[in-house]
Amino acid sequence: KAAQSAKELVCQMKAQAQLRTVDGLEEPFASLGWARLVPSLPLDQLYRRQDKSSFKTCAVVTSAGAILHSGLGKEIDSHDAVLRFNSAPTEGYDRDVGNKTTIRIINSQILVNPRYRFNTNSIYRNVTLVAWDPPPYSLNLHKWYASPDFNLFSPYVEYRKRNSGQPFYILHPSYLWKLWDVIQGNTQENIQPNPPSSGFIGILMMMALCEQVHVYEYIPSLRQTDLCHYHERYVDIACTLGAYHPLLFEKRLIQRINTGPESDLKMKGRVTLPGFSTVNC
Ligand code: NCC
Repeated sequence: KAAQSAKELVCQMKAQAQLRTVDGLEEPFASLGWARLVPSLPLDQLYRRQDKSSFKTCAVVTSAGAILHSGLGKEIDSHDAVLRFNSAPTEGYDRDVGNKTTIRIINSQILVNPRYRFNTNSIYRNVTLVAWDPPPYSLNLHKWYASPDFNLFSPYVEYRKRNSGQPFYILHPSYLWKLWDVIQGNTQENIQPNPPSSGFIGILMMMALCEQVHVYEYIPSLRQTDLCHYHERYVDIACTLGAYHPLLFEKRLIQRINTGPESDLKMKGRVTLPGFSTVNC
């Protein structure tokens, strides 16, 4: 198969990876009353400005150790929306990562493992939350509900009841596997049959919501380091290159659609991507 141009790749992503969250209309969620439990506005309508995409400019801030000492905080905060991941803090690191958070993507471990103090830690407040859990490739929602990787369903229900004013979504399994299909469909090797990282999920989600997306330290800058997270003293190169997630292949794909200059990549670890609304396919 002939290599695709960057534009063709973006168009494929736009067509295949349409943002989708659990809406409570399918079983088993319908019978459990989830249609009334999930936010009444779908995520892609929550911030919508008339016919335009939700945001003009967006920043996706990965948790990579390489962002330490970057001094990128002000630049990151100048975007209309900022996406962060899991338990990544801003307090004490704002010079390098900024302190504005619009949306936070959390994997199901965050809701389940007490060490993240999901119900009390303020980093999960006053932001839009988007959770996900690795679902079976069969997309059987009954199976997923019966045995999620980490049982996010009951903490989600509890949290929604107590904080009904806070937008909080769960990504639909079909969305996650369509993202996986896009990666596998554009990779020669067979990739591991696990969902993409929160990073890749977040990048494509922001391409659906924003006119322009800047991603920081997903493709490592010259500051590349084996330090896993900027906020932990834990060293593991798998954090950057992947083990469970097909991270290396995700990153190659994102590198292929980068429209920014090489110097941005080197100095800032910054990739520039077009929002889906700006590409005519
Ligand atoms: O580490 P994590 O990822 O929360 O990082 C968020 C996203 O940033 C990108 N990243 C991170 C570190 C690094 N050195 N390079 C990077 O490019 C990745 O795109 C990553 O997705 C996850 O994807 O949800 C993940 O979550 C952690 C962990 O569950 C959470 O941090 C909560 O503690 C996973 N680690 C473990 O389970 C041990 C990680 O595999 C994936």
